[in-house]
Amino acid sequence: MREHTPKTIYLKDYTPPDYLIDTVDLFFELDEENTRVTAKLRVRRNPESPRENPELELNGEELLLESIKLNGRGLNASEYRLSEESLVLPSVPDRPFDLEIVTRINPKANTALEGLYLSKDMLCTQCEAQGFRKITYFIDRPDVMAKYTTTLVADKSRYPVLLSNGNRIASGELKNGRHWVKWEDPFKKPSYLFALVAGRLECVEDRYVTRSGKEVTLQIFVEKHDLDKCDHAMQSLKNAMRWDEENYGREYDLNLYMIVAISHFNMGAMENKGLNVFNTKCVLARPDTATDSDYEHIEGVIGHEYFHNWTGNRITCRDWFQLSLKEGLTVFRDQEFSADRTSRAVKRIDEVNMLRTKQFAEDAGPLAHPVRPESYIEINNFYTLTVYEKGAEVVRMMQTLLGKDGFRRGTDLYFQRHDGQAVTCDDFVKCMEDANGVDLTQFRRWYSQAGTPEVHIAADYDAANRVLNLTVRQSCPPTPGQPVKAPFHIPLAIGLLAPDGTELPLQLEGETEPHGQTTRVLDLKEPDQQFRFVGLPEKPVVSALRGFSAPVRLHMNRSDQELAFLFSHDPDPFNRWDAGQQLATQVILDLAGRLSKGETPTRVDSRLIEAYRRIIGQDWADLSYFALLLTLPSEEYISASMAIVDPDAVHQARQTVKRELAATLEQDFRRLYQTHHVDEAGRFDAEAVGRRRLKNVCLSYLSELETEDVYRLSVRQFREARTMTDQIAALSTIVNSHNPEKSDCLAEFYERWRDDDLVIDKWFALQATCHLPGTLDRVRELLSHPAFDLKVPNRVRSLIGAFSQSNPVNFHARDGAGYALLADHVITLNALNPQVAARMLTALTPWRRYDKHRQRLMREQLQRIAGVENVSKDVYEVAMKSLS
Ligand code: B3K
Ligand code: ZN
Repeated sequence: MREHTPKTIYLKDYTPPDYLIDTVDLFFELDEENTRVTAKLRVRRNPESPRENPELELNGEELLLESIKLNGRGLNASEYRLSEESLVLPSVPDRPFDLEIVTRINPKANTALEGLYLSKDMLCTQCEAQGFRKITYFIDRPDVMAKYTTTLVADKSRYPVLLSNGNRIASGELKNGRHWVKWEDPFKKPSYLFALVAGRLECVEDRYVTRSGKEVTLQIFVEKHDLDKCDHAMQSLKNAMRWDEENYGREYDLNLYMIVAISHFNMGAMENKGLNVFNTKCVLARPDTATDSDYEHIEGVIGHEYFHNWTGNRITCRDWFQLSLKEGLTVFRDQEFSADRTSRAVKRIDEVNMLRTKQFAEDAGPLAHPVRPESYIEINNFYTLTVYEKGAEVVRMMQTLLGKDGFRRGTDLYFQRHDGQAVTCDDFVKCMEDANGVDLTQFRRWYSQAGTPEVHIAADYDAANRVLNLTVRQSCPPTPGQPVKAPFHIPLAIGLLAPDGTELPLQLEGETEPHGQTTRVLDLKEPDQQFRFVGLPEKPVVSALRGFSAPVRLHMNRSDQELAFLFSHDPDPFNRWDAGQQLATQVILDLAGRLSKGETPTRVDSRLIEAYRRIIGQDWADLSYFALLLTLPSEEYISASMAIVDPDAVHQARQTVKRELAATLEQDFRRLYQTHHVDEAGRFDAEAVGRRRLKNVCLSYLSELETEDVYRLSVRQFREARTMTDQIAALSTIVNSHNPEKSDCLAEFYERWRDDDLVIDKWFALQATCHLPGTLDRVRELLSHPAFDLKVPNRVRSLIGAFSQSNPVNFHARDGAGYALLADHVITLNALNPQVAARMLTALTPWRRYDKHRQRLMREQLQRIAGVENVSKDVYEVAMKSLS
């Protein structure tokens, strides 16, 4: 148990800082176990602070204080107060003053990977959100922005490369084999954007000329053996730089842009000014080691961190409740960048898939919080899908409401008005309003109210008057602390289709002429609204929420026939795909319901098969999109619409449908497989990527047949593959079937890739997500595999994370063994890396969604975790809130 309950921080308590820090001069004497940090700070009273003669409180954790000087005079212990989390100077001068603080830290002991730590033999930092206070005593909050200079001193043979933010301004040699480098960042920044890296790194270099003709040096630092895996990241960076100039008028502002790839990293990447630190997973790619989706992911993350330079760094957050100001906006920007670079339809479908399965679940559970949260215990727990992905949807809705040009006027004003400031989500919305002369008062509720709104649409056609009457109702379920919700302002994009599939005019009653476009955006603002479309000679089919125009759950009573029609005809690519998903979901749920009742499965509804057949019979230019149309909804998505989730029934029903589709459409899948199974290794254009995606979807269907020749086909593809996409897809079908060569293939794969951590992560994940019985035992074995290491977050995610978050049927085994295994490791991780522990723990959060028996088992594990000695704030908050 915790000795005392950790403190909750509230948005409503925000006050400006009492002191500001204008300059920071850091001097690091780097050492693995004993690093000495000298910080010289120029401090002054904040004119905005209401208090008189306040104490100066500096944050600091896990620091050994060596000395402290004020205006050059050493302070004795009676002149300050030191605690576990702070250093307080009760009386400081009224006028600006200098503070010099010397501390010591032990990077090697830092397994939390926050602050200064060791990744293999490299020293590196992670400061967002509150890691800078583990480096030196500081006012560690984003509304304190300062100019930094950083000098790094280290042993030259162990740490030949010494990096920090900004420009390298001086360097030199010292005795005893040591050297130093001095960096200066000309831009003011919050402490969370500070970074340093020291180690034996090699670098790939390129250059970029900005639109205004400025030359920027681009460098990617990696370990020597990874030098041949940087081309894609470099190209992605240049693409992102160009894209931001073209789409937002934003240019890069320093002469140097550095990216460092680190193997021990808590998340994807970090946008430190001029010195991005990346998880190796988000940088390194070679056709034989990274899949097509890795390639896309890398380009997206490189873009994301680059875009932060304006949305996050030049304009930052006033406080951590405003996190979505930078994250929601930057995710939206990276989504649009990727949509422009790849297939827009496929990208949108991927985003919505993630949102509807993962974020909607977050919104529906005990950890639900608004895009701008109102309180937190540990801010690291709020880097959530709600803040990021739903936050991006909120920004996207503003673009939908204001149009592309209007949105751009809003961002132009934002950059002009707030450059160099630490601001709020509200300031961003205000720019949208001021630039467009609109009132977004009601729209702001998307920032303050949690929960996924439910939208019900009923369509009623009046043949005599040729009118379609749409009744639209919205509501939002209660979430923790918010029992009642006010109506949202929801942009509802809509189209109407004639029975032959053509688009119909969208003229509302009272309008003199039809709307100019085939999709129009309705403004939902009331709990209950009517829209009367006139001039419709036939009963139209409604295509609602086109492009997923708002993050809501849409309810419409639609027959299988109507869904099949939309699946074949909707010109809106998102809705077309979605109609197929809804149709398949209905069929699978129906079957699952019968299985739950103990009935034996009957034949699958032929309408789904016919709908698939029609899709297969058409000509497709975008093969990735075609592949998605042929992909069944995930078990997670299907489960979301059940009152009580039955993971076994859902799994069995989905497998049954998949098998039946495979059996009926076998010849089509074989033909498509053969046509598209061509060697295009090294090609990453839409066509080659689409071919691989389509062919591998077909292989996955065919492998459901469990026939000898498909076994051989998979093994051949596995052994002959020249891309990781093809190799891993084949291995996945092998692992999830009864292929007799399964263990040979797994062993071969391991032997071949044993020196490549990122590929071995895939090997772990593949086995952890196997849906066959016996997986839990295999996971147990893998936990004691010599290559498994709880101190490496990527490994933890690839085994424990994949098992608990992407293998519902095995994780939710009725005996509770999956839950116990997760809890055991969360407890161990709690002491090593609280952030990762808390993340892993969220697999137990939705316990109320299951039957009584599973509820009890999951709850017991949550209680066990909450009760451990020295439970971290991170784990405590997630466990307690999950139980509440
Ligand atoms: N801003 C970082 C996330 C930091 C997470 C700290 N726990 C990555 C990103 O969103 O770009
Ligand atoms: Zn970000």
